[in-house]
Amino acid sequence: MGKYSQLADLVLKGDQPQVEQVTRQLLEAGEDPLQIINEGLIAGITEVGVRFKQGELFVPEMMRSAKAMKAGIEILKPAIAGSDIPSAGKVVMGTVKGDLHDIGKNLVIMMLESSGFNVVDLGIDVPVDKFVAAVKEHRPQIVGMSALLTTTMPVMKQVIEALARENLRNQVKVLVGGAPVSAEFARDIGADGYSPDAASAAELCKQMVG
Ligand code: B1M
Repeated sequence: MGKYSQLADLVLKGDQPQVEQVTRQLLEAGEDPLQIINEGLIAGITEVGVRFKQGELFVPEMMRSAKAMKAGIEILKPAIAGSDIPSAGKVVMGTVKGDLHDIGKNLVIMMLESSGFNVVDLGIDVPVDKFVAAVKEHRPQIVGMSALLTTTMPVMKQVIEALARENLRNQVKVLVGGAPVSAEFARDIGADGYSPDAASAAELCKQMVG
């Protein structure tokens, strides 16, 4: 079995101790941390999603896999986080109301921080008002929203509308992402940008403030 597919398989099994061990081994062997994330950890959790949809896995297994994956990411974080980069700007970020998925959001935050952004993490299940209050308080250049459920995607539009009502919309760029989100959806709800993955989200944020 390939080095990355072994890690993916361990995420699928939800074997946290082994995920940690193999992640450490790959890192120590000089593998690229982003590649470990994309080809190992994300490949594993994606397969979890496929099997969940097919009814072969259930929520407890999905949770165990998510926990194992997060443990792997924690190990890689120091290898990715940039140091001493002058601040590129401020981003307020959260997973929208009704949605508890945060692995993708946390990866985006990690990439932003390693690109020099100062990120205010509002966490998961973030109500519309909380995004608005955070923009007033922190005055970020960018607001980022993540959604993993088709049922929570509409909250992104509600946040954009609320920002407009409060006359804050022209002061911030809005970036959206998450597995069910598309560039077309982003355009339809009036967002300024969409990114399919964490690395391109950081790139887009740099363009947005640059
Ligand atoms: Co959930 N879940 N889940 N789940 N879960 C999905 C999303 C699902 C697609 C699985 C499936 O059916 N195949 C499905 C949604 C179906 C739909 O809406 N159409 C689903 C479901 C149904 C549910 C529950 C309803 C299950 C239940 O209870 N019956 C429930 C809902 C809970 C809730 O939120 N209210 C639920 C719960 C959970 C767990 C808690 C068990 C766990 C989450 C743990 C956690 O996050 N702490 C979980 C997981 C792990 C998944 C899957 C398997 C994996 C998600 C993930 O972390 N992917 C997922 C299947 C899938 O997506 N393939 C699934 C890895 C992550 C790196 O990718 O989040 O897409 P992603 O982020 C990417 C990009 O999208 C992008 O960059 C990231 C890195 O490259 N990105 C952004 C993300 N946010 C961005 C923001 C940006 C820019 C880019 O700018 C701001």
